[in-house]
Amino acid sequence: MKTYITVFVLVTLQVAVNSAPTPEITLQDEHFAEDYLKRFYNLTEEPGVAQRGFNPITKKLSEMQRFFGLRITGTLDNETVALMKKPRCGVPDGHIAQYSTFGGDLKWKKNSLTYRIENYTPDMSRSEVDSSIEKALQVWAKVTPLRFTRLYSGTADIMISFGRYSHGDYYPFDGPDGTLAHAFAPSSGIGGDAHFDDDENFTTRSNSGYVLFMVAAHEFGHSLGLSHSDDPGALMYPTYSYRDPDTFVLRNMLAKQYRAKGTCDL
Ligand SMILES: [Ca+2]
Ligand SMILES: [Ca+2]
Ligand SMILES: [Zn+2]
Ligand SMILES: [Zn+2]
Repeated sequence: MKTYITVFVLVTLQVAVNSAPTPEITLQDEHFAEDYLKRFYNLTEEPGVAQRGFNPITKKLSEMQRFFGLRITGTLDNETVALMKKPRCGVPDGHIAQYSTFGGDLKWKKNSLTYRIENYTPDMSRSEVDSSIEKALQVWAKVTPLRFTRLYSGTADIMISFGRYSHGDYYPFDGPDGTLAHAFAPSSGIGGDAHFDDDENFTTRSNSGYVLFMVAAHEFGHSLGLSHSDDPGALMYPTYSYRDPDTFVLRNMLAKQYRAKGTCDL
């Protein structure tokens, strides 16, 4: 009898451990996830589709989980929610982005490009912003035939600005964290332009706040025609992670990126 009780207690403990602390997926999480999939995975509401018993959210969730190397369940679990909450670039992921305004494999038809810094963030001094932007462009100049010349007036190929919420395109920012910046693939007009969410705290090198140089170097990849990489070590990975700008080794990262893309030809 005594043995029986011990076994029973152990089993009970086991159950208690297994059903312990994973936080519940809330309705708020579900709304957040749906919005995320609309923004970054081209989730659309197709009338009639749901009636045939096919759930487009399941498909998009699987796509997102595959991209980030998560367990592909097609359902919203805590791991997936946590990844969705990481600060990231506003450009959609994957091939689906190629036909939208963002992303794609377009390229400039010239090697000499101009850029202009239209306004500044109050987070940093003007010269810190200037040098972060300059350094981020040089990252690309080093590994491509592209050269960048700064303009102080008129329209440049790459117009750089800081804005909050609605800022003149169809892609409003979202307040602190979430989307940090976005940029448009090469073309005339808004093509090539890079916008930074001024509700973020941008910094030169601190790990509190977002290093402008790193965010800008990523965005300029889009300005030059690169899409997101699913390699967590790549500069073109969609989520932000702090890297010391002084020890940031680009060559390896870009080499990886180019190998993944199968071309060095921007
Ligand atoms: Ca432009
Ligand atoms: Ca934001
Ligand atoms: Zn991006
Ligand atoms: Zn914008």
